[in-house]
Amino acid sequence: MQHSPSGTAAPRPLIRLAAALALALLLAVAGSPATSPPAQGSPPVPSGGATSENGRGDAILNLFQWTWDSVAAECTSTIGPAGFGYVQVSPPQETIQGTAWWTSYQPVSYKIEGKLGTRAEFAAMVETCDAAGVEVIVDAVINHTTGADGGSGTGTAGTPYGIDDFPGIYGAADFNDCRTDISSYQDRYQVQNCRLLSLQDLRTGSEYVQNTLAGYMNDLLSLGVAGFRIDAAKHIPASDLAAIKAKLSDPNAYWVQEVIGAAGEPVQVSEYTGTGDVHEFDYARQLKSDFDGSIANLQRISNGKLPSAQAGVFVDNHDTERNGETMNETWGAKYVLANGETMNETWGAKYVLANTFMLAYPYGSPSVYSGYTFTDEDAGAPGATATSVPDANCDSDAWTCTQRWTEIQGMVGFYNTVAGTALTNWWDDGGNQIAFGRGDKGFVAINNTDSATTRTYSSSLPAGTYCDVVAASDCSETITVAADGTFSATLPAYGALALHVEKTSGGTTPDPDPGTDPVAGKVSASVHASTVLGQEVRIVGSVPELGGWQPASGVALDASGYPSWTGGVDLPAGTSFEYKYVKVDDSGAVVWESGANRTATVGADGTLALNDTWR
Ligand code: AAO
Repeated sequence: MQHSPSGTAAPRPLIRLAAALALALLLAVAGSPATSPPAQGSPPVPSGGATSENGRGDAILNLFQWTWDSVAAECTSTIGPAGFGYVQVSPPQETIQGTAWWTSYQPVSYKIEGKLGTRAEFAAMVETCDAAGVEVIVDAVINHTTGADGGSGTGTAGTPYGIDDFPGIYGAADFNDCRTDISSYQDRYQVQNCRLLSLQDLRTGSEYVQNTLAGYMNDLLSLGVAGFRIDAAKHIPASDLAAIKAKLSDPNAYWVQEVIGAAGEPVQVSEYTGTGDVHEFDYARQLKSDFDGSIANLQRISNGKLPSAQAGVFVDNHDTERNGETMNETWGAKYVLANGETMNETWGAKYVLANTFMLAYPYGSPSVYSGYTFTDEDAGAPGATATSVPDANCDSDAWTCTQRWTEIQGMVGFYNTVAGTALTNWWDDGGNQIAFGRGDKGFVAINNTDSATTRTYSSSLPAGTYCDVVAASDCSETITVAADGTFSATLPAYGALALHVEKTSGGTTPDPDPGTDPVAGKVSASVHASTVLGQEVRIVGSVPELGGWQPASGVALDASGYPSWTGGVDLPAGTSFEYKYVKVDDSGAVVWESGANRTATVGADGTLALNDTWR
């Protein structure tokens, strides 16, 4: 595993085919676009999607237990240059004292004074990160205050607290009537009214509590934060969260809710999509099971999960890396413990591959996790005392510093470059080798086996010599793509390669659309559609290759035969799917076709020709 930062500025995402846009401009035809909403199967666009204002995409870096000073320095040196749009930081409000990391999750007051730094340091961090093009997301603990099992004490800013007793903030009436711990997740009342792990459960249905919580969040917004990760959202009724969000000075602040998906429980993730994004734990679980089984299954990873536009996805987070639920950096050690085998470096390599996949595949808003190593699951960050945490130190092995890994930085650049493109050219061997493209902007191949593999891959990339951005940060490893999009490459055991049009040998960017675009896949689409100035037509549908109903990820069609818009995509033989055409303009505004979703089935030979007229 390499730890050398590339220090290369991230490209801005290229959302549309330049040539198609030029043609659309030239061939602008007046007409009144249809405005009817999508039929069933086309999910609503969330109000608070992770669209970074800095225009560089929405990849999130989750820096667990980093001090504000160290986050600020990392924004400037690494996070901004790598191209992350957001950094998520640990809870900033006053907490109980103690060396364990989880003291962060026991609020005493909403003063921004804690183990990770002062209010002034927090404000300076937001400013510094902003200057580096990185927006800050705060982990907001708003379901509860301190643990009743901890009794009383003094917080990190000197505020006294006790049971039902938070001077000047909360008294007994501000907590829910149930004063026992949750004993059954099968009981909605308990989950949302009783105490999670003895933590005193706020009466979030009350106007006063809502105003207090919104006041805290508005204070953070006034310091420039971009949004929130809502801790323990499952334990707050969705309607209460909506009421709190409506009180924010920026009701469109980014908002992702921690709702641990669990089949059979009465409180389900789908209840929370009305206010913003929701963490998709099943994604992390499937990554683990498929990297331990067969990654060919990952072609359909979005099946049965939240709509892409509302799914927050991750390989691991601070809880899962500790409870062993999903894959994590220490999984190797846990695997050893569980199986009695010797430690094997390849489990670490699988973690890198899983992150590579997450940043390459068009589903959800990805969050890369970066914490510290531990043997005691309660242990705070290295050197933590009851009231302070030392700055993170990436020169020490104690901090994982994932954001400095060559592979992660290379893939964040890939992620930004391929934004808005659809899945293309999927290939797998039925087992543990996969490869796929993102339109004509990028291509990735992953080898989850214990031996090197050499093959010729088919991509939709323009001809050129590309840097393999996971192999090296300095373009010392290159791959040459032929005019027909093919290239030959050798992947190391548990290795990957990733190519994209913004990182080529010599720094030249291949022309992604030289002349007429060839039909990219065996499923061809042609639609007769009139557009207005600045619009392009995309095909969007129920399968990942067609963007999973997300217009931003649909397949952009070529206007060279205007008013026929044409394009193509590869889909597995026999796939039945639904689809529609959309018109998307420069600002991202979407006009859907009217009527019911269209349906089609790919032939046994993998071919299908769609010939439609916009309606
Ligand atoms: C500490 C001490 C406690 C003490 C307490 C109060 O450890 O002994 O009683 O203080 O003094 C963190 C730590 C806690 C810590 C707490 C406060 O993890 O150890 O307690 O700070 O300092 C549920 C919630 C979920 C929550 C998770 C831990 O739904 O929101 O429990 N996560 C967040 C944070 C977390 C934090 C808190 C909330 C509290 O990310 O770091 O706690 O602010 C099932 C349920 C889930 C449930 C889990 C765990 O999940 O569905 O809702 O999460 O169980 O109880 C399979 C199953 C799935 C199951 C899952 C478990 O996948 O299918 O159903 O496994 O991983």
